[in-house]
Amino acid sequence: MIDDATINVRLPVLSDSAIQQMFDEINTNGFCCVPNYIDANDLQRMQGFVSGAVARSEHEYVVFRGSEAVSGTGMDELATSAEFTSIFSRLYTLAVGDTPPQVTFYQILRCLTGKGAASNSLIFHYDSYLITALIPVTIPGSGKRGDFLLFPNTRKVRAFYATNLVDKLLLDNRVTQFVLRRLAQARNPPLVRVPMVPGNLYLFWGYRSIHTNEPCDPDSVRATALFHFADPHANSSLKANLRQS
Ligand SMILES: O=C(O)CCC(=O)C(=O)O
Ligand SMILES: [Fe+2]
Repeated sequence: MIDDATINVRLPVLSDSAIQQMFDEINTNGFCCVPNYIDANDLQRMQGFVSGAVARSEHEYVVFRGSEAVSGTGMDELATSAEFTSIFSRLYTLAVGDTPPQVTFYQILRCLTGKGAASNSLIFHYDSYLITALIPVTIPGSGKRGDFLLFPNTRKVRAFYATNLVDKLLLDNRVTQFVLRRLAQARNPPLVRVPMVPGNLYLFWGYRSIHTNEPCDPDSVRATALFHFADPHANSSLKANLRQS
């Protein structure tokens, strides 16, 4: 029986050699890109959801967390599709040399617009998950585009959660953020700038790379779907204890 709620997004199948090439690119350039990963019809439906959401939020910044929050848009289907999840399990095996855990995501859809466009941009960070996939859904056609900025592979996977916390403290403070913003504005900045193209799939080591996005203009919309996989500190007791307290 066909369930009305499922749209069945059309996704390309990526061969093992394509995945190997993507893995090499992430290691050398900091990211890889699969152009036109999302089919035009599916992308249009996702864009429709974004414009509705932005209208409902009265043109202010809005975020959707989890696949239930975007159910029926096709973005929820990505999270469970074999074509999509197998990209992550194969990249994981290449990166870690181990059997991957079952692929489940910390999934979010960020819609930058309004006053929140600036306040939620240029915040340089490491993700908590090893692999990050980014799919631009809606990108402004004029004005500030909200490029993605990346200092590729600036750290290794930390053996201890405590070391990871120290990395985050060194990054998440006014002095470091100020220096990185200045660096990003330099004439030849020592970072990778990625202009976002809707429907493309971008992958990078989110845990290992300092990254952020530039703002878009307040009267435009920049929406990105993010899929985070593999928490290197999932079994840390320090992390579990900190979460409880
Ligand atoms: O929206 C973007 O371009 C990046 C967002 C990001 O890095 C994150 O949500 O972890
Ligand atoms: Fe991130």
